[in-house]
Amino acid sequence: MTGTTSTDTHCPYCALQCGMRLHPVRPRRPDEPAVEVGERPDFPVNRGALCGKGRSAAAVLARPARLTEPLVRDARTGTLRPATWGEALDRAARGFAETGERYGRDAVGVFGGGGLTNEKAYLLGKFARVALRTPHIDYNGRFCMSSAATAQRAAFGLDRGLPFPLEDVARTGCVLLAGSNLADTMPPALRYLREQREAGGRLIVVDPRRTRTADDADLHLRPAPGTDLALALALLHLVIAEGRVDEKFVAARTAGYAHARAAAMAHWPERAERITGVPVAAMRQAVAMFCDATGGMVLTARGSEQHSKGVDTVGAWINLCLATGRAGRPLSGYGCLTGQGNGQGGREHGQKSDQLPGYRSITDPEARDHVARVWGVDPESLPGPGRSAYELLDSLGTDGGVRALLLMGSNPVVSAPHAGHVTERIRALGHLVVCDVVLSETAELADVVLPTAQWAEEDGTMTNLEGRVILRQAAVDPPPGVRTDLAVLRALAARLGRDGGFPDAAEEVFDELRAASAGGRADYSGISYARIRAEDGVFWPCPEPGHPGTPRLFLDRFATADGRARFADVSHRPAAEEPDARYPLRLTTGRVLAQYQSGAQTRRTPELQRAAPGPFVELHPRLAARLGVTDGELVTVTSRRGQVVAPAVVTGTIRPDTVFMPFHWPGPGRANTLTNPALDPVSRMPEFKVCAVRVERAGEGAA
Ligand SMILES: Nc1nc2c(c(=O)[nH]1)N[C@H]1C(S)=C(S)[C@@H](COP(=O)(O)OP(=O)(O)OC[C@H]3O[C@@H](n4cnc5c(=O)[nH]c(N)nc54)[C@H](O)[C@@H]3O)O[C@H]1N2
Ligand SMILES: Nc1nc2c(c(=O)[nH]1)N[C@H]1C(S)=C(S)[C@@H](COP(=O)(O)OP(=O)(O)OC[C@H]3O[C@@H](n4cnc5c(=O)[nH]c(N)nc54)[C@H](O)[C@@H]3O)O[C@H]1N2
Ligand code: SF4
Ligand SMILES: [Mo]
Repeated sequence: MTGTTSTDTHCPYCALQCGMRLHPVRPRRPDEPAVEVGERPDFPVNRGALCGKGRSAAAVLARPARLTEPLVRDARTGTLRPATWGEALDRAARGFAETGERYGRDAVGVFGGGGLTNEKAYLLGKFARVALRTPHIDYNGRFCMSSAATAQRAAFGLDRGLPFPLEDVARTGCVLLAGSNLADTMPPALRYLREQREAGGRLIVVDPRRTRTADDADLHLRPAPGTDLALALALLHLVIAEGRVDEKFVAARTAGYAHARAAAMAHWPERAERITGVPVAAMRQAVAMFCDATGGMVLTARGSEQHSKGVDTVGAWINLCLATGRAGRPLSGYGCLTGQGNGQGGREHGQKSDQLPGYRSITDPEARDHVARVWGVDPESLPGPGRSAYELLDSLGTDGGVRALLLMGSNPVVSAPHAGHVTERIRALGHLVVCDVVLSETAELADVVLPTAQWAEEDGTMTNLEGRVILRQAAVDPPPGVRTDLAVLRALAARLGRDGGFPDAAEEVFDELRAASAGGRADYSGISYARIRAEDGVFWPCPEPGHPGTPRLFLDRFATADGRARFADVSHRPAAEEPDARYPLRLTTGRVLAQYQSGAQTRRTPELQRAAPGPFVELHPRLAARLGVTDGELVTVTSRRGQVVAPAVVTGTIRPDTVFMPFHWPGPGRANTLTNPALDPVSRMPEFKVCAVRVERAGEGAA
């Protein structure tokens, strides 16, 4: 495979899935990668631009970052030692089989990731339902965009991150960006916002922090974390009170307005000001900007969504779009900026506990019949819905819970909420098998670690935040000793008595996925590798080979049974944990530019690690002065779930009643030691974005 020609492919990291060109190079040392990342200016989404993570992505292909041999836990020493593939796979499969025999099939579980290709996500779901026959498979996407997905499905009958290509953002009149720090999380996408403003458009940013994204805004609203719902309701109140409802659109294209109207009218802007801290005058300004423009979009990301009321909050933002007629027409609408490389496709093809491929519901008899036919199994043999991600992790090693787990594409020891507890649960497992490209903090706890191929070493499709299905192409051989995730699933399935049905060639898996998705909401049946290569990606739904794909959804009708969008019936409620005398501050968490997620890959990339070497706590100067804390000094942050220590960054960009920590690091500065696993009742999204904490100078408040 390692060749002499350059290969067009896409970045291993976020949902933008920037196009890049990999050039072969002769490594000077054995630990250097055999490819170099270059620009691919002809790919539309990023037009050649890459952030530092994309530019440095080749570092994780080679050692020392890389895992290159299977590891098994030695019964005598209790430590991980190298093993042959035969020994590792036998042991992995035996653990699943024995757990199933002893405790029942429901005691075996699978945890996947939104960074996996469509082919991997699809085969992982099939592996759980057909080879393990367990209902318990879920994935880290639950922690990501699941609230937006649920709200979009309720409102529009379908959820695709953005119902339009990013290029449309550059041409809309007003963008209201809620809880996204695009400048750090998807830097090349910033150009669309800049172009939009250069064309006379307006940008409103809703974020408790003055981020680099907010620096670009015409208006920055700074609600306290956990209060977006009150803000969105008050904005709708003002839209109604000021007579700016698009009555014609509401009558022709929507249902449920009466309830939404009544709820919004009960949410007075003055009350919202007390809850959020956003002045009524600023709310009026926002409404004027949004309604005066020729068209508008509300785009949300994790800041607005990762709450125990994330679904209702997104519902309230969608209500604002529907009432103003900013939906279902060109250059307007609601969109969710999905996060992980395949945050979109990863949730469509069956690694979510309640879903079958093609966005089918696992409880729908017709869907079960269809998928069972493609899989060549009896529909009766397919399990029902299983536990959601946090509930699955919370059940590990308990009576009635999951005792043997296959984990592929996530590092929950760092990234799960209430991570101290989750780590204890992972340690309580009878059997843990981790497939990863590096020895993550979670892999360190495994009984069997299987080193797998990644990104530049294999083919596979991803679905970016626009719903564009793109193709990653292999540019280099995996290191010797490494196998693909697909080959691992095939080998494990064979050992569990399923010899057929688990192809390990990506294109073959994709062809099966197309058949499984046919007729479903996320219909990929008309998409092929050849078409993706020829067309810069294809937008789903694409139900036939001759179908052009669907860059823009809902222009004629919404995907509900009657074609009308549904207003959500929502009222404000407080966060699961509000500040009190013992824990007087709000903690919110998020990302920095140079690290990605649990940091498993980026902490192993020297230039990124230099740029962002460790955790920190942002505090406002007034709060710092009150606590007697100076910039750079160590502080402890304590919540009901634990305590962390990290240096203070004293900055005027944050509210005085709020502190912020990025979550990319394990150890004493692990933000998720503190976070609250309170779940949204519908999406089961944990409340990563707000909990109550106390901050002290380190030493003063040690537990
Ligand atoms: N550099 C980098 N880029 C990434 C990632 C990464 O780890 N690192 N991860 C990728 C993934 S998987 C995802 S999901 C995306 C996430 O992308 P974003 O959602 O943009 O990232 P976050 O930093 O989690 O949160 C965004 C903002 O929400 C704000 N916020 C906190 N609480 C609230 C609130 O209650 N209301 C509002 N309105 N805002 C609030 C925070 O201050 C923060 O600036 O990024 C993707 N891109
Ligand atoms: N406090 C707080 N916590 C959060 C969030 C937050 O905002 N605040 N955000 C949440 C969100 S939005 C997300 S998406 C999660 C993400 O958090 P995680 O689920 O931990 O995601 P990653 O760190 O990307 O973990 C991916 C793992 O898979 C490995 N990997 C990469 N590619 C492959 C592959 O092709 N095959 C295999 N087998 N392995 C691979 C990587 O090396 C890494 O170990 O974190 C959540 N946690
Ligand atoms: S913005 Fe996202 S996809 Fe693009 S280079 Fe950076 S991490 Fe990769
Ligand atoms: Mo995410």
